[in-house]
Amino acid sequence: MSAMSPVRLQATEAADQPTVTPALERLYRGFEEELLVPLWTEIGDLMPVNPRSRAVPHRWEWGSLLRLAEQAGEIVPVGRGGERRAIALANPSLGGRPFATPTLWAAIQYLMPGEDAPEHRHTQHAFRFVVEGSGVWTVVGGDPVPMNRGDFLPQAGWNWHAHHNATEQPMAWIDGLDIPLQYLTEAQFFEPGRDELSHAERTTPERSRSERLWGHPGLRPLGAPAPSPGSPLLSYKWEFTDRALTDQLALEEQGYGGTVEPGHAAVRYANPHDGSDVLPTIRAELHRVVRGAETAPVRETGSSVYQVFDGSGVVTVGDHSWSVTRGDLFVVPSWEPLSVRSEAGATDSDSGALDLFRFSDAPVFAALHLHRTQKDS
Ligand code: 1HN
Repeated sequence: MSAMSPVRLQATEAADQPTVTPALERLYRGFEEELLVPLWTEIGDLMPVNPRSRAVPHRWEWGSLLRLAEQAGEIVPVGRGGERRAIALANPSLGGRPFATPTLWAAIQYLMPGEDAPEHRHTQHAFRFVVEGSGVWTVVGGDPVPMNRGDFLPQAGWNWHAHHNATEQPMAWIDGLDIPLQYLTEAQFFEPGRDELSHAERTTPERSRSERLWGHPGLRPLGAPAPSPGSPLLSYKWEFTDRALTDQLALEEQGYGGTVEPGHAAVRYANPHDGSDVLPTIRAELHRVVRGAETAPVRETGSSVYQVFDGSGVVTVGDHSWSVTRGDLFVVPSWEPLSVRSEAGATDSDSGALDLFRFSDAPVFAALHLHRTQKDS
């Protein structure tokens, strides 16, 4: 019966719609009963001229996130079932789901001194990025990987992983995953792991085995099998990222170019095996904008989440503009123009540049031949 049908068709007097007559109304009730929807009422929504995102631009302040994560640390235990003390960003227009964008999950995770986050694996591709603190290590496939400020740790789907805080201090970091995308695929799997890590896995090495094998610039180990999917390098240390950005800007200063645009250096985290993105569904980059510089507005298909790693400035995404400072996160929905200005903030004591960590779903869009960028200026 049409009263029960989820299909609702409204005959309207718009110029591109058929004339509203009793016969048209009867036709539409017939469509509803048979669960049919004609293209002519839907085409504008189904096939927009330009991308339209269901997500909206939004910013979260790190201070508020951290305060609430600290409270969760006091109140909420971490263990089997919940698995992680992770608190996700919910885009205001995505129905209250823990989705930062239609494809990306972003969360603050918090681990108290001595705590373990239990071992498990899942098909979702993930990474960690550390904006402050140190002393947690993550064990990925039996390889303990230390986590320190500025480090980026990709972890491709179906790898066993657990985290441990070996210090006397709580530690927070951000997790990015492709959970909303995989939710849409209806192809996810999850498996709990061992209840205890081995003694060897509970040591804190300076460098993981993966870094010793894969972490040498431009050098591929010949004896190592080509791992798949995702990067075999489990940590991209801040020291190298920082030096790459510093060198780019110095080269530009000396007239050799190398930056994205004047005053804007950027690097992409790449798989050392073949130079591809670090994860099948997630691209990650670090951008540095020198103080006083402003980036040209750019649109891109697919969505991104940014975290301010250092410095302060003003970010403009479509009609939204926010002041941002260390740790703040913001989302850039598909095809919304983004520009960034680096400015001294009230509480800054840094050297002056605005450092932005960014992750996006670009590899998915590239694989589907849907990836486009456009400079608006
Ligand atoms: C997960 O395994 C982690 O390993 C973080 O740190 C966030 C969100 C949903 C499902 C699994 C982690 C997660 C997650």
